[in-house]
Formats: sequence, structure tokens, C-alpha cells
Amino acid sequence: MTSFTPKIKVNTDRTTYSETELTTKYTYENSIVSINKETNEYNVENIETDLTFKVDLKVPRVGVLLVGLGGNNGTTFTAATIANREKIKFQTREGEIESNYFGSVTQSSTIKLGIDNNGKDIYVPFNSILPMINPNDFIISGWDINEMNLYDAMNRSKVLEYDLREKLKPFMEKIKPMKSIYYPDFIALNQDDRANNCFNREGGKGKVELGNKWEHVETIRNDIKNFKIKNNLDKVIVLWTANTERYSELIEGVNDTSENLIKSIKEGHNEISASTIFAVASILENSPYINGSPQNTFVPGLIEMAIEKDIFIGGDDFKSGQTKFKSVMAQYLVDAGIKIKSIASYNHLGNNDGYNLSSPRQFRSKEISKASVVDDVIESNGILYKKDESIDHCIVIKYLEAVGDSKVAMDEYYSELMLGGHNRISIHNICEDSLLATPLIIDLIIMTEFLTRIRVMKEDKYEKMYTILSLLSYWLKAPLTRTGYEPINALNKQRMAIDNFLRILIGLKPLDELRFEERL
Ligand code: NAI
Ligand code: DG6
Repeated sequence: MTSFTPKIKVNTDRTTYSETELTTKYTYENSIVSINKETNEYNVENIETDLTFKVDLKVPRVGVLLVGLGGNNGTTFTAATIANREKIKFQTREGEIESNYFGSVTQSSTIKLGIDNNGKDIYVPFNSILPMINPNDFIISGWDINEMNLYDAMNRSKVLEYDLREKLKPFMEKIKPMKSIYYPDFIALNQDDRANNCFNREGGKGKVELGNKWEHVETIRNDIKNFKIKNNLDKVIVLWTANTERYSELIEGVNDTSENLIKSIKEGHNEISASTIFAVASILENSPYINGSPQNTFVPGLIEMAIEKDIFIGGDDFKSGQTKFKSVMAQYLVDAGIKIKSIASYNHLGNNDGYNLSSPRQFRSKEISKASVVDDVIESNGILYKKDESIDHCIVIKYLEAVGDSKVAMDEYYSELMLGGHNRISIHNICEDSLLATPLIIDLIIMTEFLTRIRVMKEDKYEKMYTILSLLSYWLKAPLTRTGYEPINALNKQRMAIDNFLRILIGLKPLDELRFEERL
């Protein structure tokens, strides 16, 4: 553990720093609106709530366990942390590149602190506000149904430049994924050849054992425990970046409560997915669990279990390129009073993720998470859209082996302008899919760890934040939210919540951009 000396000193009596803790008082303000449907009048009550937060300033030793370690994201993530830690420089056809973390909010973005005497905005690095783990210090391991070492797997992924891969070889070739569990019904049939590193499959590619899934939970729990002890870790975070699974059916008596879920796991029920097994094992080992894929790992019984055990969970599905752009574009158009009528989104890609998604049930999971992303923006504007009116939104993903990890995304936004006019915006984006997704994994882990060090005073007792980490929504396509609350998809709102939360913890006010120095 390392101690922290604040570099940003806010002159306020709202914060108290000790060597190991920061205590902050903050008055939360909001407006509660009630609508009289007959008169169409809005009654608004301003509310204030006094809160006290405590931040543990000690950065712990953190272990990261990835499910899907040998995949494109898993290998790129591991490679990125090693390349940065070792300060590797490498040649590309454009010249020498120094390793960096571009695309990571925590590592490569800034937050506005305030203005200088001339009214100029002053920004500081996101991760300088409060102590956060440096990704170079992650201790990484994980599971994969495929046995390949990470050097070979990184070459198979075809994401990184040749020179970088060769410089990483001595580090990557030593890493081998732990044996995993394989439930063939949940991922595409075309993945079967890959599944040669599974503790529930006889001799490499033999018969798959699905009888007692509780034994699978116990094996994964032991893996987590041993990893923690062997590496002398304070905390372990588990993240699913394995293949997209099909949805699990939600069945009363099977996965609806924590008790039924455990019973069904013990009975080896067909509707218990591998990802749910990993999540149960993580929760029972007090390790936060994040779902980077779209499937409904978090069945109601699992959410109940996480709440009972008070272990953080976050999901679903990394929000990387096309969807992130969509959540910005949709907000821009609708906030400008322009009525989006349709969005057509096409993707083609040639990596293993695309191969798995060429199977209809796995594609369906992705289609659901990609489609939900404009819902809150549409609902926010009752002038453009009637109640329950939606837009035409089509999602197409095609596997095209030749393009590899260089995903092509094409989107057409078709909107209605005033007096019958129309506005068509077409987007064409090509990028390495895994180089967009990996920085998100870094951020999700750093933010999850950071949030485990926050306490809020409730009835004279400090408590953790709520189990479902909706503050992670910025990085996720279909944010998991607390029962009774609808997901916020709009990217700017998601980012505002994170920035303002960090600001209030160090005694600043949330940003409002009123800039009265200039305007009054
Ligand atoms: P990938 O197919 O290259 O990697 C997945 C890995 O998971 C493979 O190595 C596979 O062998 C392994 N695997 C499958 N089932 C497993 C199990 N039960 N236990 C352990 N390992 C298992 O895919 P990629 O590109 O790394 O993506 C990973 C996931 O992240 C996918 O579900 C994808 O949909 C999701 N995602 C990816 C984004 C991106 O931009 N790359 C963005 C949003 C989500
Ligand atoms: C094709 O859509 C494959 C997917 O796994 C995507 O790469 C991934 O979901 C990222 O999608 P988006 O919409 O966030 O760029």
C-alpha cells in the first residue's frame, strides 16, 4: 500500500484529509417533479440532502481475473499493461511509437478543475483527482476454454503490430490461461474446436460434463482464492470478456431468487450459463464482477445474491465504438429538437467475436444491447415523440473473415427537420475493435476498485455504495441499474456523473458551465 499526498488542494472546510482517509461533506440538491395529468402542470420541489463521504486513500494491490483471457480483448489488455509497464517502444510503418493508454478515460482524459484569473479553463488528468490504481500495476490472470499461451493467442488475434508483439514475447509466452468451464449450448457451435482447456471436458475435446454445476462454482472459487494468496493481493476483480452467450431463460423457481439459483446450480440446470457460474463464484469470494458481454448473466437470483452479500456488480456489454457514437449522436439530434426517425447500423468484422456472433442466438444478445442505447434520449423529448413512440432501429452484424479485428461500422441517421425537411447523416468507421475495447476494460477495473474504497454515511454508519454500479454505465452498452430505475444511456450525462462525483469528493461543486464572470 502507498500513501497519498493530494496535489490538488481545494480551499474548503468541507473536506478533511488524514494520511489514509478523506472525509467530505456534501449537500446533494435535486428537484422532485410531480405532474398533474389533468391540468398538465408541473409542481417542483427543491430538495437538499446532507451527505458525508469517506474515501480510503490507500491504493491496494489489485488482481484482475479475466474470463476469456486468450481472446482478442484478453490478450490486448494484458499486452497493453505490460507494454506500458516496460515502457516498450516499437516500430510501425509510420515510425516509432511509445506505449500509451489512449482511449482510456482514467489514463488519457482530463477533468476541468476551474478557471484561472483570465477565465481560462484549467484541466487536470482524470486520475490525479484522487488515488487510483495504475494499470501498470495490475496483476493479471484468467481463464480460457482454449489452452494457447498469450503470445500465440496475441498473434492469433492479429491486433498489435509485429514489432510490439515480438518485444512482448518473453512476457506473454509465459502466461497460460487457467482451465475454464464450457457450456456448449450457450456459445456458438463454431467455438467447439477452441474448447480444449476445460475442466468439465474429458481429455481435451471429449465429453462435456454438465451434471453438478456447483462443483464448477467451487473450482472457480478455488482459482480466485489461490490467485489472491499466491500474489499477496488485497483485492481481486473478475471481468467477463469471453464469448457472447445466448440469453438464459428466466424461469420461476430456477433463477428468480438467490436460493433457487443455488439449488439449480447444484442440480446442473440447463439454463445456468457459464457466465452466471463465474459471477456466483466471484460474489462468494467477495470479488466484484463485471460483465463485458451482452448476455443476461445477471439473472434476478444473481442480483439478489450480490445484494445479500453486498458485492459490487456491473454490466452489460462494453460500449466501445458504434454504440458510444450513437449515444452521442442521438443526444445531439434530439436535444437540438431534430426528430430521429430511423437508425440503420451495420457492422462487419472478421475476428472470433464476429464468428461467434454469426450464430443467431448469440447475435440476438448483442442486438438487444445495441438496440436499447437510444431509448432514454427518445423518451426525454415529448415534443418530438409521443408516449411509447419509438424509432426504426435496425442492427446488422456480419462476419467477414478477411477484415480481422478491423471492424467496419456504418450508420445512417435519418431525421425529420422543420416543415417536412429531412436530414441524413452517414457514418463510416473502421478501427481495431480490441484497441477500442481494451481501454474500457482498464477503466472498468480502475473505477470499480476506486468505488470499493468509498463509504457514505447512512444512519450514523458508513456503508458501501449500492451493489449495482450504475456509475460504470459510461463504459457499458446496456447499463445494469437498481430495480425501479431506468438506465441512462446518454454519454454526456454518464460522464457528467463521474466527473462531478470525483469533484465533490475533493470539495468542489459540480460543474455547471454558467461562466458568469464572462456573461454578466
Ligand atoms: P474473442 O472471441 O476474441 O475472445 C473471447 C475468448 O473467450 C476466446 O478466447 C474464447 O476461447 C474464450 N471463452 C469462451 N467461452 C469461455 C468460457 N466459458 N470460459 C473462458 N473463456 C471462454 O472475443 P473478444 O473480441 O475478445 O470479445 C470478448 C467479448 O467482449 C465478446 O463477448 C464481445 O462481444 C464483447 N465485446 C467486445 C467489444 C470489442 O469492441 N472488442 C465491445 C463490446 C463487447
Ligand atoms: C460486432 O458488432 C461485434 C461486437 O462485439 C462489437 O464489436 C461490440 O459490441 C462493440 O460494439 P459497439 O457498438 O460498442 O461499437
